[in-house]
Amino acid sequence: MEPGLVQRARQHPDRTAVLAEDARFSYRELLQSSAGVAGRLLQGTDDLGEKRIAYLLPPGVSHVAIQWGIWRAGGIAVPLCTAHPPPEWEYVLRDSGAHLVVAHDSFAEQIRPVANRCGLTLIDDATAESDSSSVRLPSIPPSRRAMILYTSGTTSRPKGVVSTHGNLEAQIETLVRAWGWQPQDHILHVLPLHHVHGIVNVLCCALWSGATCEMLPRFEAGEVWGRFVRSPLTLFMAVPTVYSRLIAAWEAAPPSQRKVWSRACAGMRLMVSGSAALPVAVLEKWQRISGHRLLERYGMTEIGMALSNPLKGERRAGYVGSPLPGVEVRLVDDQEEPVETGTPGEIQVKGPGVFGEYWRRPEETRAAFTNGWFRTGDVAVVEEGCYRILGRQSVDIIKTGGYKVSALEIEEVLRTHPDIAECAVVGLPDREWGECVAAALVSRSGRSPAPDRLRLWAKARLAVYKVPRQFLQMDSLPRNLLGKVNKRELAKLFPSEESPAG
Ligand code: MLC
Ligand code: AMP
Repeated sequence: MEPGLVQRARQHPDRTAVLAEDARFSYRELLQSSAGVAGRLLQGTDDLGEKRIAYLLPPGVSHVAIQWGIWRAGGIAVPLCTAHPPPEWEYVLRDSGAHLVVAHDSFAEQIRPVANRCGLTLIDDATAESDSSSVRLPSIPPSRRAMILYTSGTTSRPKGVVSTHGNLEAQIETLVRAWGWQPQDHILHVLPLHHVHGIVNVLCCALWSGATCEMLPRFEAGEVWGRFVRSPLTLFMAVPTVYSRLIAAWEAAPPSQRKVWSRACAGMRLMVSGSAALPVAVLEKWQRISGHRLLERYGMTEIGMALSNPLKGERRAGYVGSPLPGVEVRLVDDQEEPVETGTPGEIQVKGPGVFGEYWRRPEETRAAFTNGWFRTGDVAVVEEGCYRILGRQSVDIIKTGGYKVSALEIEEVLRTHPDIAECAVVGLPDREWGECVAAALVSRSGRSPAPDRLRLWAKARLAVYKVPRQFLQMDSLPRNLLGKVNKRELAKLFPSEESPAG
């Protein structure tokens, strides 16, 4: 048995699967190249048996061939983020218990010392020519673990979310059905490839459907507008910050340019927003510019997508729609009892797309479920049959630019700075980023580090989106009688510094 994506790729070998800076691959070429990768990874054994294979490659045909090669050899794919500093890579390699690392040439020098410290072999050209015709590949049942994605939560360090092939296929199938994916579709991919939005919603749905996925090395607003004009795109999916950036670029362009850009959107059949709340102002402005009413949907790494506005029918601004096919959703109160319609409650989700476990964290896994329902920690209300997201239960989870970050993780790192005695991290509302990371600091014996130097120091240790944008020096942190920092009150003490966007 082959992974579903591979089985489906055989149905349309000549169609273009991936189009990127490094090359264009038909489905036939993707099948050949990924079989070659699988052969190299197997190295004489007949099944990787769920060994974790970490990979660090820019978006492109090699990236996809390696992802598929890992799956076809029976391994678990562990994508690393190309923009992360070495300590973030090291955490993932150690936590996942990686067996080896595959890295693109352009990252080999940066990651080699990390791989050495972890005692791991580094392969830097796994897609190099190899004869794939004689490779015997193992049978991969749907219950086989396929991927570990790292996600921040209410614990300080990110947890590995394990999805099986069956989970991923369920996540893909529901979206393909709900959003009417067709082989004729052509999507532009601008999102990172270490999260479910970029991996499942964009890349895997395209490849499942026999469609074309055109990949950009990174998001850049002018380049994206250029592709809207030049490429025969039918679909686009992104986080709200990306739409805000596209709006800002459009507004800064001369009228003749704006006209060309707006006209180019007419060829598309669907534009989707998700991963963070879409401000109504952004939805409305985008509709005026592009003629498209964004389809907003709601999801999470642990479950794939759960709620979506309809492909056909009313897309209500400020709402995330209703449950996708095959996904069960309920809202519950503090006693885990379903709430009445119109009453806010925690979103809980059940279905074949829901993950099975946090990697090597049985306690956290147990705590994440109640009677088979996954607790999302998000709060919503149903109004006239549509879900509206109200916020999160935990103040320690921040969503910035579509990335989920943990305040506790950032605090832990900041506390290792020699001049910081105490700190508390909060998310502040921000028009461009949704929320923006901010830190209140109590310095050690009056030595307060300069914000610029502190950011530089933090960037060497944390992903750039976790690095605080604002700092507030304090003599002491505001604490309640139990000694806990009151973060909702603390957030109000920061001066308002909203970025002008959207
Ligand atoms: C970057 N910067 C930030 C930031 N990210 N500032 C505040 N908040 C953030 N989150 C700063 C950098 O420090 C830098 O400033 C400047 O912005 C440019 O950085 P960059 O890295 O070049 O930014 P850019 O590439 O433009 O990134 C913007 C983005 C990116 C929106 C394209 O954030 C992105 O790709 N987000 C998508 C994340 C995603 O896919 N999430 C889905 C998770 S899955 P300086 O001053 O330091 O130079 C999920 C489930 C679901 O959520 O439902 O989908
Ligand atoms: P992640 O853990 O990175 O997968 O992020 C999942 C979280 O993103 C969810 O728990 C929500 O808090 C948030 N999210 C995703 N889509 C939306 C949306 N459309 N509106 C509001 N929040 C969203």
